[in-house]
Amino acid sequence: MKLKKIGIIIITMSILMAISLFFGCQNKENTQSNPELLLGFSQIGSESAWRIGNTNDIEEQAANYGISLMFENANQKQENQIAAIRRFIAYKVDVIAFSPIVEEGWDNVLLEAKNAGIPVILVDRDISSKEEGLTACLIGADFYKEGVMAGEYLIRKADALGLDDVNIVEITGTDNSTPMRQRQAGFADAIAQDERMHILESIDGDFLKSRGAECMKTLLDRYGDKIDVVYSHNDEMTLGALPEIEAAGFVPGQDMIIISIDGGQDAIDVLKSGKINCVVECTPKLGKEVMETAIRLNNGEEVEKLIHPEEQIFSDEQDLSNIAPRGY
Ligand code: GYE
Repeated sequence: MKLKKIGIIIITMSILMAISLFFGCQNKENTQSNPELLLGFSQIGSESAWRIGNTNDIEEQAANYGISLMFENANQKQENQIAAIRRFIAYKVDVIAFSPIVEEGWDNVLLEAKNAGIPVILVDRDISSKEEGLTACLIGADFYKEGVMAGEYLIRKADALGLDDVNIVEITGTDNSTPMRQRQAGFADAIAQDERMHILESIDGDFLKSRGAECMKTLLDRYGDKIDVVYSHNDEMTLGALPEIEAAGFVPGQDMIIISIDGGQDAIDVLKSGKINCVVECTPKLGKEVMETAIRLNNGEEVEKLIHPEEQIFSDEQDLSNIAPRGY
């Protein structure tokens, strides 16, 4: 009798364990565990909703893939990123990933990583170097295409409004960074053949909200009602510029065409309210690709040299009522 009872208890417990194991695995997006992979990640800082969304995604995906993450925030300083990479090398991480704040100045530290046999993934932004083979690959957006999409939108908008002369001010991202260079070049190339378009001035807003406000104030003082278009390289600077435009007595979205890049929730909400006309998407969700690439590199496999995520454009040309929550 007693033995029978114990038997039933054991069987019941086994069934319960099997069920919980089954559902435990089901809940995880990824069942792969890579406890032996240590990834060092050097982030630029926390300058924008984009950057914070990117950090969250990297952390979530590392946990999802069972990868141990050594995460360092450089607070917008290249020297902090270089020091972080040196610490990763000293710690003998398996793979290094980082988002270079600017393109130049990485050769020495990346040669050190190469000599230590640690593969390096560039995330989000590129580097510029004469040295070959310092990095394994780049996972990040096609910023040139984003600039082109912004310029092409402006041409369509000018057509729709029947504008003859279009005076543009451009608030650019961090000087010498990849998104700054390519968003500027893509936009300039897209409008180059359109004689209505004139860029009055490009001014460095460093991707920061506070700088966006300061730049807009300066531009309004210099050009006032001559300004037809504000092209801003990220949402933060746009959101900083809007109150300045209003304080100067203009209605953003009507008196001035406002074009932004990133597509964070705050900017999309303002787009819906009509004060921004167009937002080109730049997704911060690069974590999945980063983790899968880190695993491949750690296994000594070949990886794709360049991975661009798919991106879209949101503008007053579309029905904006059904945009899914942006998540950053
Ligand atoms: O657009 C901006 C950020 O490198 C794509 O950096 C990124 C840019 C993004 O801080 O908001």
